[in-house]
Amino acid sequence: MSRDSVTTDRKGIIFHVDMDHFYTALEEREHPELKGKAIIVGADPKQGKGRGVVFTSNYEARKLGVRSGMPISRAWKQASLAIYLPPNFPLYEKVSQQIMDMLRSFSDKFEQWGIDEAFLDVTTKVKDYEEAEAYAKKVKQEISKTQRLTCSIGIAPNKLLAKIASDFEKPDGLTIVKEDKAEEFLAPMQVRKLLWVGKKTEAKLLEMGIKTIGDLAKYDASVLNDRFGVMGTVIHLMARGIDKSEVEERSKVKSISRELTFESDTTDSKTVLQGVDKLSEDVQRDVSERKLLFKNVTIKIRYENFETHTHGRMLASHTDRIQDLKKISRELVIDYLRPRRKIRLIGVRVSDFMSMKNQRTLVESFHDPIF
Ligand code: TTP
Ligand code: MG
Repeated sequence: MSRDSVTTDRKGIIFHVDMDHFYTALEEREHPELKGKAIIVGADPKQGKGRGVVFTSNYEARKLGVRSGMPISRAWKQASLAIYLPPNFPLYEKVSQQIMDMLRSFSDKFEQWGIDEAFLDVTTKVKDYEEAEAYAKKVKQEISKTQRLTCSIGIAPNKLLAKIASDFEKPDGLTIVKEDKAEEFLAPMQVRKLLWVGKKTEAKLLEMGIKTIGDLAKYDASVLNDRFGVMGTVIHLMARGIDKSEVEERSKVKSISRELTFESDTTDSKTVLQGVDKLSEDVQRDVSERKLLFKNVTIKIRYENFETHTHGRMLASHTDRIQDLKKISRELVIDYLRPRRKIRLIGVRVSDFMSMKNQRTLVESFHDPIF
């Protein structure tokens, strides 16, 4: 048997690597005298009157209840004696780049996910989970040696489980979730832990009595699909630990758009709305060929005097449905139709993508009544 057939016969092994309290860890490294103290990086607290938020806090500050995203004024109320530092983005970005380059060299396929986290497909680098554990320790040692920083690593058969696993035992964690333990591992967790379940979706799920991932896994998939479209099916699969998305360098595509300049400027709403429908169809075709889902829709409208407006809307969940795009684009454009203002150009743009490569075939086979 060739080496290739050995490696393709078995399931993949994915790492998710996430740096521990990244910004504050770097501040501790650069200012060793701060080590052991509660440190907060974020907006200027201005003695409790500051606006803006906490970017991150070290574990000492977290013990005082200070968390990322919290208003800095609230952090001050809870921890006025902590050390408050402004962000040093050039440093964070430089170190992030160095770490990402190093992690890339450890992987078959690599995907940076945020400033301090990444997925590594290490399927051909290791034979089994035992070797994967040793390999992850090597990654940790390398980061510690070259950067004097710690990270947490999740090891699992897919990205979703690896990401949740890396968060399980922070800081300096190493958590392995094998396929047969996935549902059990996920069941007690809040639905928010799942990728793509944001605040809005969480609130809707709560209304339906779904609190934990276990509740979601048991829920009727067809009801979820009716309520959330394709995302309903995806999150139901995820709740069961299923995720077929591949580790791949992030798509450079940030948005997809089409524009139309009318042959002659028009006030006719029917002509404009037909144009919007056509643009929506063209955009949607491009999106679905690239196997993407979008979450943001923005329209552009230019009147005959070249006055130009753009207006966008963030949706509750990702979609690629043509009926969604048409409906939202029309609603956004209608606000700009005036009986006496001639329109010269319209445009439709979608952005905030999520990739559906492989996930798409999974969802389709799931819907197919034969299966
Ligand atoms: P995270 O990895 O979410 O947080 P963290 O590294 O600080 O802590 P943890 O040990 O739990 O991983 O985010 C990475 C960096 O991104 C973080 O150091 C600061 C920044 N960030 C913000 O600026 N705002 C935010 O709301 C969050 C969550 C992070
Ligand atoms: Mg982190």
